[in-house]
Amino acid sequence: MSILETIKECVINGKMKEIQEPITKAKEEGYSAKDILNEGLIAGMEVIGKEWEKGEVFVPEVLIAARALNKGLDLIEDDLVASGVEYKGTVVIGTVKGDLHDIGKNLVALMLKGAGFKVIDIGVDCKAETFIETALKEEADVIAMSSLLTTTMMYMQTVIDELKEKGLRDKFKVICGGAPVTDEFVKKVGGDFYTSDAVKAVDLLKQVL
Ligand code: B1M
Repeated sequence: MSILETIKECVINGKMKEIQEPITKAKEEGYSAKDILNEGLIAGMEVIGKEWEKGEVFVPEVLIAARALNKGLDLIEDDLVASGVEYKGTVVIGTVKGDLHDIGKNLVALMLKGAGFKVIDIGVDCKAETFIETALKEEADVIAMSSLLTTTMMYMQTVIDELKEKGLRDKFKVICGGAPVTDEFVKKVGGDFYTSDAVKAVDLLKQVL
């Protein structure tokens, strides 16, 4: 097995501690941070994403794989920045005001990160100002909102209305998701896209950006 395949396997099997060794070795063997990212870390996460879609793995396995991926990313981040690897796009993601559910949002954030997007996670209970100010500061391409409660999903409209009021609606793509959210709802409140899960969010943003 090549060293990049070992890294990929570490992600698939969620080996957070073990991933350090093959990454160090890959660097010594002359692989670039980009190779390690694309052929090791992202390749591993793609396998997990497909298995998840087929119902072969569940949320805990995905989170454990994502943890290993994040550890790997930390180890190559400096080299990535130095080598000027371009992100596929910048996404500001958060759970809307009044809502503290973050498991689904974290999954979307991790999958996007794993697919090569720059992700700024602003957490839970996020106000419209926080979404908008962060998106402006980070020169984001996308504002991504999650809601798990029927009582908080309407806040997505508040954020979109605020964007319109500030004349910023066309500056960002707005993607919404979460258990009670539907395609119809997102269209009604003026968002751009709805996706039902994290893998579809990645596929969609890959196409859009
Ligand atoms: Co709460 N909760 N909860 N809860 N909770 C639900 C959502 C609920 C359906 C349970 C129920 O009654 N059957 C219900 C909502 C009812 C409704 O509104 N119709 C509910 C309620 C009522 C509440 C409280 C009000 C309970 C109370 O205090 N009386 C309270 C609210 C607190 C608040 O937010 N202000 C509350 C609290 C909590 C906990 C804190 C205990 C905990 C959250 C812990 C945490 O997130 N850190 C919790 C949990 C765990 C749940 C359930 C059991 C699981 C949610 C979850 O994480 N699912 C949930 C019941 C259920 O769903 N079975 C429930 C796994 C996760 C991977 O799925 O988040 O749907 P999900 O994400 C999916 C997709 O939706 C999508 O991708 C993910 C998978 O790929 N997705 C996106 C999500 N965001 C996306 C964004 C995108 C794209 C896709 O683009 C931006």
